[in-house]
Amino acid sequence: MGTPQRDITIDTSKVPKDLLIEKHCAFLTGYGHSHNTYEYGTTDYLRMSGIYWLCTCLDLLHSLKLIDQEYIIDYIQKCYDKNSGGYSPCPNHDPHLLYTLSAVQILVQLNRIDLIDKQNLCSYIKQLQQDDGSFMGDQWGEIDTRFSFCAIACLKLIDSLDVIDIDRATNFIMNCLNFDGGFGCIPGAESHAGQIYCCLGFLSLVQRLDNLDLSTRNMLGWWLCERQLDKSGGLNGRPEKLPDVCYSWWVLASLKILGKIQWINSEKLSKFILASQDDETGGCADRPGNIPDPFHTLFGITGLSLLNIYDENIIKKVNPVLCMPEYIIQKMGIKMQLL
Ligand code: GRG
Repeated sequence: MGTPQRDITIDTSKVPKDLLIEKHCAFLTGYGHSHNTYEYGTTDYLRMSGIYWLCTCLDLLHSLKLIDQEYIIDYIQKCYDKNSGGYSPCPNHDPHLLYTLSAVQILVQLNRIDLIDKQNLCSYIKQLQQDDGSFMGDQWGEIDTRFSFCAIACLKLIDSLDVIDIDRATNFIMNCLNFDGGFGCIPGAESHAGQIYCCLGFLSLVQRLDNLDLSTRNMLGWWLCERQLDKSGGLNGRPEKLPDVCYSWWVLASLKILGKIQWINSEKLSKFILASQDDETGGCADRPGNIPDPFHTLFGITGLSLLNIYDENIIKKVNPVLCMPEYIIQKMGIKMQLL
């Protein structure tokens, strides 16, 4: 290992060792019910993604029936901006690609794709593509490989990839490849596991993973598996950072796309994820002993799903590219490339 590790010590006598499914379902279904709290008010700007994290996690835990689906569909409709064709995180906010993808993912999961105005959504995404192939997240101009992924994932889910310039979009992604085999958010930006997931996911969805030669695939595989920390077994998102449960998704999904998920010590990682559960409230935190939230709960569960240590009757299989239950992707016949 080329860089020093920062890690945590887990007191194994105090942390959960079993999967607390019922507690997680209660945590997720109870989340966000009090609308007058400080936490609710300050999370407006990401609410659509929050609902996606909840729905996906509950579906993977065989408990989607526990939520009020009509309420969620009505909420999504209130966040639709028919002038642009995109969706906002909550009513009266601006539409953005991040929340447009979350809205589309939820509607697909709830089997209400019929509610999407495909033509309007396609023109929203198309006008965000720039001359260099990149995508702005919204009309205010930020560029990031996350937005390239969101654009392609939305279009793939509505079977409309051909409305954008895929060659130029792919060139932009390849321009974000770094000397260490990783990808950043724009050309020249530091490699980060979250951005690597977005870029590999993009290449997988457009079936262009062959753009990565053998030595790049190996170097990237090494970079990703070096994210596992010796002592805690958890994964970080870049060198010299602390472990965080969410990288159980960003790193493992990337390795799965590369066909190298076995390069991670699954026993150590699963113990780290289980130790990050809150045995009083349910839910997972970023690391053991911290406060749980739906984001880390989803990515803890999806990490365990990719590690394949629980039976499908306990955790359903997750699709490593779209982060949705695999049975839905199969049912829709969506194809992607995995190495
Ligand atoms: C459908 C799953 C899915 C995603 C949609 C939004 C998106 C596409 C991907 C996000 C990828 C990403 C950048 C993830 C990282 C999130 C994160 C924990 C960022 C924290 O960054 P720092 O720098 O944390 O604060 P570190 O861990 O580096 O200290």
